[in-house]
Amino acid sequence: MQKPLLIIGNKNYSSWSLRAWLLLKAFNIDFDEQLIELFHPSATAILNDNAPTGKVPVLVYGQDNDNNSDKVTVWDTLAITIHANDYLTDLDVWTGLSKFHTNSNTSNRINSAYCQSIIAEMHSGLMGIRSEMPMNIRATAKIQPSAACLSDIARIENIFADCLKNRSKDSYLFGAFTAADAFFAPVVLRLQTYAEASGIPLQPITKQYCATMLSNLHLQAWQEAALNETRIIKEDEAGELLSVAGVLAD
Ligand SMILES: N[C@@H](CCC(=O)N[C@@H](CS)C(=O)NCC(=O)O)C(=O)O
Repeated sequence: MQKPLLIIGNKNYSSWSLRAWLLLKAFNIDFDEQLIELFHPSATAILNDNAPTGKVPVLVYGQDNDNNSDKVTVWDTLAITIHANDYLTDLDVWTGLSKFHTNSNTSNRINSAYCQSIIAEMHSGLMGIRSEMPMNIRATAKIQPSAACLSDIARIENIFADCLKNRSKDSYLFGAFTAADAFFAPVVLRLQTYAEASGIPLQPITKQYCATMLSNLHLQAWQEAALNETRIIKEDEAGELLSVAGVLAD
């Protein structure tokens, strides 16, 4: 099989790209990546050729010839996650365990259902945190969170606490790394950017989970790349900037 290509946006800002990228990395799926500049004319050709919605991430592999196309195109992070689970790894992305063990065990089935449900919740909702706290890895910024945003944070803290109860201190949400950790990784980075700066108190278990995620080597590699980016995308900047890491373009 040809190596898949994951087309992603600017690492400082593109939270959906991070989810798909981290999932593929965490499950040892070999892929190439191509970074496009979000909202920039330089991205038009590659998006026209590969992204039916004009958005990233998109995963593509195979050939697209005039007579015979076996090109696979998967757009939308949730679809990429399902496709990766179905075709690109021997592990079950919802539990992090071998697919063979997952079906045969009731507690794995419960975890799988929980993992899929919180991923769906993140994908289709939690708009308060998504709109008021856009991912901006380089920045520390102060916002005035609305009631909706605070309610989303409370809901997310409940999810973390429920998943992590009775687990070891440095555990991922379901023990082994799963798709849920990939889907909530941008939340961890958003809390890093805005929570302390905005006086938003977090539960100890939330801080503990954030520390676990921030010590993940793949997530660290993504953050390092983000800190080396210089482009500012005004649409994705929020709040009063308290500090910025790296050197930015004008
Ligand atoms: N539901 C999509 C959302 C994708 C999305 O909104 N991607 C953003 C970057 S994080 C994008 O491509 N924005 C460019 C645009 O809207 O033109 C998914 O899950 O992948």
